[in-house]
Amino acid sequence: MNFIEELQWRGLVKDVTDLEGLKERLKNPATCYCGFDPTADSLHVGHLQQILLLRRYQKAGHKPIALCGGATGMIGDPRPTTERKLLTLEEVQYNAECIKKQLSWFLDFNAENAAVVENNYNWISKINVIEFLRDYGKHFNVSYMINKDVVASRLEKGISFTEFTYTILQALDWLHLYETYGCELQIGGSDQWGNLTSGCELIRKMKENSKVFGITSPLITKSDGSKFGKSEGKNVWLDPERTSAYEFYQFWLNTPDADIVDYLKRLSFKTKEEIEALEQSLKDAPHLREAQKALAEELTILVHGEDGLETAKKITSVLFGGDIRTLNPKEIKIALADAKTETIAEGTLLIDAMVAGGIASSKREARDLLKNGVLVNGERITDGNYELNREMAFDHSFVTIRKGKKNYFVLSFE
Ligand code: 629
Repeated sequence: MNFIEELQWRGLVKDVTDLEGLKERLKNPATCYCGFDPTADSLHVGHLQQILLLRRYQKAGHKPIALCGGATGMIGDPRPTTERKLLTLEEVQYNAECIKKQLSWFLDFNAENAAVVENNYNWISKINVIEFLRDYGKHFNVSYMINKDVVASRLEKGISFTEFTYTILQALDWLHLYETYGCELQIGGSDQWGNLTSGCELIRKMKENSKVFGITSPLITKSDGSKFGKSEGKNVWLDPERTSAYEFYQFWLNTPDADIVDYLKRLSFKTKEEIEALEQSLKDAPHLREAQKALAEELTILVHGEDGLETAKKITSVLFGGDIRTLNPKEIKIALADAKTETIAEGTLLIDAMVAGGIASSKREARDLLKNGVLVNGERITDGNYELNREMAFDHSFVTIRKGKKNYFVLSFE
């Protein structure tokens, strides 16, 4: 299997402007790029496939460029649905700094084929309107532009000239990277096909004897038809402050059996043989969830580091009956983010707190439960008159109660 054949096996190839030509070209080191618009201050798991593709190209000896769209982020790549809300320059610049840092986690800047992170604001902001219309606009045919998928789907509802011109900016980026780094390849999700072909055309017209390639990969889909990348309606971000290592780990661990082999192929760096072994384990012993664990571990290490994985596993084991005292207060907050929470006054008796916190529906039920005891901050307590106060609380602010093996409640002081 050559590199592109491996990508095909992984399900990472949708359309290529010239498949055979690209296979031939990649026999020797090439420079490739992928762009990311700073629409938020963090990337999310929906971006991982392309980020990891850049990493794959680098591991295969090619030079990757991660492009942060400080200029294109001011304009907005048209979506099939509606016009985007414009962000301010300050917002875009702040977001750009944040995502540049994240992109750099995944690439090697010391290798011979060192990675590059660029921001297209540095060149697009220098083009003036006459130059834009005369030197570049002349190469774009409007009837060709309005036939591109996304634009075509927006024509009826309306699309601003702003978003309509977006594809020209992305084409200019490639031209710039072609001139600066000899970048001959652009990669992206299948929604980027129109933009990739715009760039190919522009370079073909402006650069004699040039040949560049565009390649897209299918967007990740879920077997149940819902949108990939969300957990309980919330985006799964790469920023540890937005999505903890634990939540991130759990997101992958919860992958349905029907999807896990597809995700492993697309997102892990395991070999074909390793993935096939995990596929076998999924068939023979699905309850062990070895395939899910393998992907969750690999991606958590990549995004959150070894420490992040360790924390994620520690929290997971606590929620499956382990001792909460092995966690620090910050980890406890993460672990119990979804637990039922109630505020109580200093000195509340355990039995009253149990009723107030919904742990028992009445004092009688509370007394019954206390015969076996409940775990207060991990310690078994059977005395209903046990007093809850800030002194014994985690961070002097909250107490955890565990009923049974896995039911956690949080009581915090007013
Ligand atoms: C300037 C900007 C360029 C090249 C690309 C771009 C960004 C591009 C875009 N990409 C998406 C994004 O920013 O909108 N116009 O969120 C996103 N991408 C990763 C994949 C994608 C795509 O970052 O290509 O398909 C998601 O999987 O939607 O010179």
